[in-house]
Amino acid sequence: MRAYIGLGGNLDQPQQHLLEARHEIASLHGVEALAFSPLYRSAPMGPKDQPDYINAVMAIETRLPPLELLDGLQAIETHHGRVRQGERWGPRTLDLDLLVYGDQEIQSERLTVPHPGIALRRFVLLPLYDIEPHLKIPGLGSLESVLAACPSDGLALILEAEGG
Ligand code: A4P
Ligand code: MG
Repeated sequence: MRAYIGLGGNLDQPQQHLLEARHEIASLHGVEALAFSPLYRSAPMGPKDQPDYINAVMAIETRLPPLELLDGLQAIETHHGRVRQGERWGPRTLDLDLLVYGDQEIQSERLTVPHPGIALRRFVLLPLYDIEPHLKIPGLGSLESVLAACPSDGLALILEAEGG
């Protein structure tokens, strides 16, 4: 199954955490890395009294079912010192979101796919567009149309570096 993972972080040299996470995701059993977007920097969505975020998106091919993939992603978050408490949308070293999983729409206690915030987040849509401009987002339509409808709301996105 083709899947897309959103990576984000804003604490403790987030760029480093993202690049390490990229390799850790690629080394999960049943996961093959296909592409990694450039890194983007953006102002925080949610509470403003926190550092800017670094975001990127990764494309993988996987034979893991969605919940097992989520387990793997959450283990990597924990390994990066992510403390799962505190305010919603608060600062974090590493956040890994399962954005899209094939053509599936999933609504379960632990998992909503496509990720519910995707349509309103340029810091997700732009790196996704960089690596898969013709993507169809299940239930939402073409990535291109979702991106065109996404409010810019002053989010300054700066191309930070090539992810390679
Ligand atoms: N969960 C459900 N669906 C998913 C999914 N598709 N992918 C569940 C990953 N997890 C999913 O997540 C809470 C629970 O969501 C998980 O246990 C999982 O079972 P969490 O990561 O512990 O909580 P959270 O991330 O603090 O909350 P939330 O609402 O998911 O926050 P977001 O949406 O991740 O936003 N600003 C900028 N510029 N860039 C950012 O990346 N990120 C956030 C966090 C806030 N502001 C930001 C950014
Ligand atoms: Mg999250």
